[in-house]
Amino acid sequence: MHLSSVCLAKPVLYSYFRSSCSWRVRIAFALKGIEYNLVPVNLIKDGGQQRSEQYSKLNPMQQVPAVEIDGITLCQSLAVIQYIDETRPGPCLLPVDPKARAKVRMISDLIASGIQPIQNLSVLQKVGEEKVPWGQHFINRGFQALEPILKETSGKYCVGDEISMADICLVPQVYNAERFKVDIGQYPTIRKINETLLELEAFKVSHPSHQPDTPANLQA
Ligand SMILES: N[C@@H](CCC(=O)N[C@@H](CS)C(=O)NCC(=O)O)C(=O)O
Repeated sequence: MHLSSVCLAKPVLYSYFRSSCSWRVRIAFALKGIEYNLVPVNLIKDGGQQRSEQYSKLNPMQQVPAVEIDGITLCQSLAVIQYIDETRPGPCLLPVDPKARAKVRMISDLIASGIQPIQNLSVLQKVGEEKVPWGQHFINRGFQALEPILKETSGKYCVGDEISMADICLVPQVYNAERFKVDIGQYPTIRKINETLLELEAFKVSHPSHQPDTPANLQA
């Protein structure tokens, strides 16, 4: 295949409707106006399709998302988002100003490294019966750190008034928090930014309740 046809091909996103990391990439595609083909990977069915031999070749961590784009395969949602940002026109997902850019990365890492992995499916499966209090504990711990940071950095969105990768990380994490029955009212800044972002089309079309693999009873 010639390079030009590789670049023109639609990206393929391996995604699970309820996966917060898949949702991050769906938001980034939507914000940039990029069309893609979605291949559902059911994290529960068949003992977890992410663990199949075939899928493990795409993402050896046996997690979603994985993305085929421009002739390469990428996993790790933040790497995917930054690749999209660096290669596609549309709103900049990382600000140009180094200080604002560092703040975006700080918030993104706080969520993507400091909260989400501790309440990920494979961790919860090891935790067993205590999974709900476990998840609540670590999400609350993370949000207690995030709330004062966002008070300082936010305008309309996480960092000032421009949408960024930090916002892309925030909304799916709040969705997870709600699934764990965390009281978001304790975090007024997080709640307000989340509500503002959920009004935007890119966050609506990528929402877990609107995906091709969303079960009928969870569709909005
Ligand atoms: N750091 C990775 C984390 C990916 C991740 O944790 N994915 C979850 C869903 S949000 C998953 O596939 N879990 C499957 C499992 O734990 O078996 C990323 O940002 O892409």
